[in-house]
Amino acid sequence: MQINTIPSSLDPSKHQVGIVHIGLGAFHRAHQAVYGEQVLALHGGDWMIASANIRSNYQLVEQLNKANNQYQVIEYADSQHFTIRSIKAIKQTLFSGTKEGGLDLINTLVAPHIKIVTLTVTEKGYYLAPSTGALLVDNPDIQHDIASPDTPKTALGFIVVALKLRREKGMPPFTVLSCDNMPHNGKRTKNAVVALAHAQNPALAQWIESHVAFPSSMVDRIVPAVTPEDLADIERDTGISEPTVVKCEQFSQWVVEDHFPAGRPKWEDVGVEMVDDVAQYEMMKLRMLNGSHSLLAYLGSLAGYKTVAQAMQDEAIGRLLEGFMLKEVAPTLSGFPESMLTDYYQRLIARFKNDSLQHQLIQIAMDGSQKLPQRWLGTLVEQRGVFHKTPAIELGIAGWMAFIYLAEKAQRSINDPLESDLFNIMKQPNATASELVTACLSRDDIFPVEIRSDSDCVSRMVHYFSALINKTRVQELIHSSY
Ligand code: CS2
Repeated sequence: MQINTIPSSLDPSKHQVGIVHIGLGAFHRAHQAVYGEQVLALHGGDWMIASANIRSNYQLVEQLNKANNQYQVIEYADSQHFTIRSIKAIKQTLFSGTKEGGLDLINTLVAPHIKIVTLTVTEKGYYLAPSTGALLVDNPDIQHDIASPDTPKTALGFIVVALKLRREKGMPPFTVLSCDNMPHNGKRTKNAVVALAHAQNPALAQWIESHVAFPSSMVDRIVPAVTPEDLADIERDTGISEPTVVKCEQFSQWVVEDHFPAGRPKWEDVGVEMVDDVAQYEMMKLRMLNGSHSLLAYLGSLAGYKTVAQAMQDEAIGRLLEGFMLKEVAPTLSGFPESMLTDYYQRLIARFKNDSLQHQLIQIAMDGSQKLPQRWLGTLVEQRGVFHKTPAIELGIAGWMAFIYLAEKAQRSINDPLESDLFNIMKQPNATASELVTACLSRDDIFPVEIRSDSDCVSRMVHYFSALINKTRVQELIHSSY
């Protein structure tokens, strides 16, 4: 075993906080905080991070507090080669699910030294209709934040109230940087924040619209949730016994639209790609990497696998991913030369095969309703326009529906904000496969109209769905297409 150790050289008492992060999960700690650590070590400055959870995972905040917010990240090249990195870039951790905690976060956001607010709240944390990006104004949490703007529940609500206070005090706003897997994530975040502000106070909305920067960013690093088994393995291999340890792959990428009127760390000196426009990178990553992940999640679990690396051992699944990435997705990514896409595909396959990660398919399967549009449906619609075939995506959609159908029958949660609506569809008595597929496709908050109006495409999905819920082997269905 080859272990490389990188200790932290930071003295947190020497640097002030400049960034507030919302969404203190494993991903943030293995991604933005690692870049933060490196840039502080190189250039110093007041760019420490205050990181908050707004509702879930109070325990992690407590554990980090106890450890002075220091923790370790284990980056696996493979099971025999890894790097242990100590991180001190997070100066403060907050839990905002209580009244005092909420006030603490607002005060932190309003402090004059805060220049940037970063977000990893997952797709559903933006309260947008996945297909259109429109704010879900009727959602009870959003309704709460409209009625009680000073004691918000959502990340959007915290941003709006902090911007309101900064405006009232005559302070410049911070820049808001989304680090979630959504297309045009800056624009979407801006739409969400402005729409919420508009429902509270149109003048504030207008001020935000013209004064606050919302650059987009593409983030990439595979960071599986740490399970109790992982903790035991990590302790055995490294001696680290802290529950705050994070594990991830060695690869990491961050492409950021360079628009930070309030200033920013010199991220470009630690490998962050600062560019004028991230749209192409974002689309390539969402459609190729995340699109493949979702195929693996639904079809891999239906084939009986538990982790990404296990599913990657299956030759049929490998063929499906090749067809999906090279035949279905690549032609829609016109901004990149073919050789670059082939190379990207090969590197993704190698990353997915990394068996030291134990990346659970069930973790990727969650929140499917929020993920499908940007991962598959955009590709599907664009490919229809040029009459290419998209069997992998059609099988994937049928797999997602079968996953919901079987979970409903087994009374197992699918962890999706639309779970009860989707379960209601699936439990209609005596419905045929065709009726169930049609009912799912008619959810226009998820599916664009082009899909449900293409009868050939719908009948192929009905065929796949019916076969999957009747336990036809996934491999057999792949065989008929690739
Ligand atoms: C995954 C992502 O859980 C998921 O939906 O597809 O978290 C994926 O691991 C990251 O986007 C990789 O950068």
